[in-house]
Amino acid sequence: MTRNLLLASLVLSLAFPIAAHAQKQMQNSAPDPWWKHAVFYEIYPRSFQDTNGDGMGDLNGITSRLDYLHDLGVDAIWIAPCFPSPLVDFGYDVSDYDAIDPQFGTMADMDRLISEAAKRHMHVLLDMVVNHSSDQHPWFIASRSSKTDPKRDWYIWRDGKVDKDGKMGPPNNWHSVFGGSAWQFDPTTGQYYYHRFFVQQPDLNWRNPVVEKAMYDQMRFWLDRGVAGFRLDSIDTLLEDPGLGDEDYRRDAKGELVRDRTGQPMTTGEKTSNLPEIHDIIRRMRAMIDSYPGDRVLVGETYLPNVMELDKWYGGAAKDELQLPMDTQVGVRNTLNPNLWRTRLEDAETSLHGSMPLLVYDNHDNSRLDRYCRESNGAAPGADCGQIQKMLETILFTSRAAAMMYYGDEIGMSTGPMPAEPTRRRDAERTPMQWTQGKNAGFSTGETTWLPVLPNFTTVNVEVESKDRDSLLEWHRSLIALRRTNLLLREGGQKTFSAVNDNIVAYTRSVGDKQIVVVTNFSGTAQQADMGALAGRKVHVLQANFAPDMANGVLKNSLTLPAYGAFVGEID
Ligand SMILES: [Ca+2]
Ligand SMILES: [Ca+2]
Repeated sequence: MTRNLLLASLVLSLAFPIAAHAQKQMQNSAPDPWWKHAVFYEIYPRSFQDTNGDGMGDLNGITSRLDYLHDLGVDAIWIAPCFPSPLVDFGYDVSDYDAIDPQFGTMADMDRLISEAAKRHMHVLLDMVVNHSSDQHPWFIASRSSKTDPKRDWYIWRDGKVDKDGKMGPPNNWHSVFGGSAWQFDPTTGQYYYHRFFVQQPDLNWRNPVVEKAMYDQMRFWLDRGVAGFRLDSIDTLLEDPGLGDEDYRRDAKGELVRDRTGQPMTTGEKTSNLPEIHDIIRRMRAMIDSYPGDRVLVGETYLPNVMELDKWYGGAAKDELQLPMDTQVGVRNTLNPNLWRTRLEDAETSLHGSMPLLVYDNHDNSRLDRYCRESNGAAPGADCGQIQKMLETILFTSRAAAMMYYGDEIGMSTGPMPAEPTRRRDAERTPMQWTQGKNAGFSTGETTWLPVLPNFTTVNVEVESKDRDSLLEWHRSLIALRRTNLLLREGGQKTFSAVNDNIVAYTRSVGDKQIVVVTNFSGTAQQADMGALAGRKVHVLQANFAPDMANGVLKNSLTLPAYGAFVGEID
């Protein structure tokens, strides 16, 4: 056994320990894989914790905060890309898949992070950017060098199309997500290459089996080092229609063309995203992952239009594709509309062949949770944003679902100012983590930080909120602890509970005749929730952001919830 293999097996045994109670359970039936009930925590590494004073977060910073994350109840961290990158798309343009970018640290730092996480029974997921590489990756440099280079077919090269006036243009009308044509002319060989995202992010050709194998080799490199799995970036865009036909143009509700910031009409993506053949690749990727011990997991960045499409990413009834494609219907593409929350939660429960939903509200590409406090997203004028967040997080952590949170959600970090530069707009949700009331909010000892710390750090920070029992941070800690320790929240089936009030979203979690009832008020005024058959039952209040009106611990016919009230009770 080489030193590396020895190290890898040591890390693995640390990363996937089997607790005594789990062993006992295994004698009867196989225990659930760890990810099924996990709380995932996304870390944007530039913004989490700086340890060398350069104003940018680093891997050692993450390691130094593992105790905090463990105490919060986090099971796994997903680290946004920390691989070498020219940073055209802040790390989502990878120029070397099996190395660490020096700004984040070294490979030894990553190994230490993985093993320190394992000591705390926590898992590390990396972000695999599989659809495209950087144009600085040696693969692309070789590919663009000549039409006969062995790596030419690793990317998508096509001749241009000459129009009736004899003018050369792109092969078709496909549009880049970041604006303009998705085709870039390359003078070296006189052909165009396809890039769904920035010009500097050429799409890999996943119809070439050699590319698929090369990417799996990169993933194996990290699996061998002990990572628990991957969050797969832009996974629904792996394949394009080989016929290269034009796409339809997107139109708004009035039938007008939807244009990008350069004025060019945008296309629908029907030939460049979510093609059915992708699922053959995903099944092979799952088989590769499953060849490793310790329940490695594939999490997907899956922005899909409905639950039927989402179900396909699990592999439907066969469940042989991604274990956890993200559900972006419930919490990302939604407003404070109780009817949509009710039906989408129900969809996730009833239309996924029993697979585990992965609920997620925000991430490094979407505004933070304070967006739900805007009137334009359905909040009442002057609504208490803290109460709204407590109410929504109650649903995240008490639903039958794996939960994905974004760094800073637990303290209520807000969305920052929107930068004028269109390609930097997502900086608004990437501001430095607010740890303390001190310099740079405890994020960095440097003179400047890569993005300014938000001014509200003096009150919104871990230090202050840890001392306040009513804080959002303590709300998270107790909810996540409940979720870990309460059998009904862990194992119970979920069923919508009719409270005979459209403003109320309520459900039960039950095993046999034992049940928990969760009741939330999506409105800015007090609401009555009809307790139906639960009226007269004794209830043990597990968590509530108000003082529930009950008679000696017995539920009345109706429960009054204040604006954005949230109630979790176990029926005795
Ligand atoms: Ca640093
Ligand atoms: Ca692609």
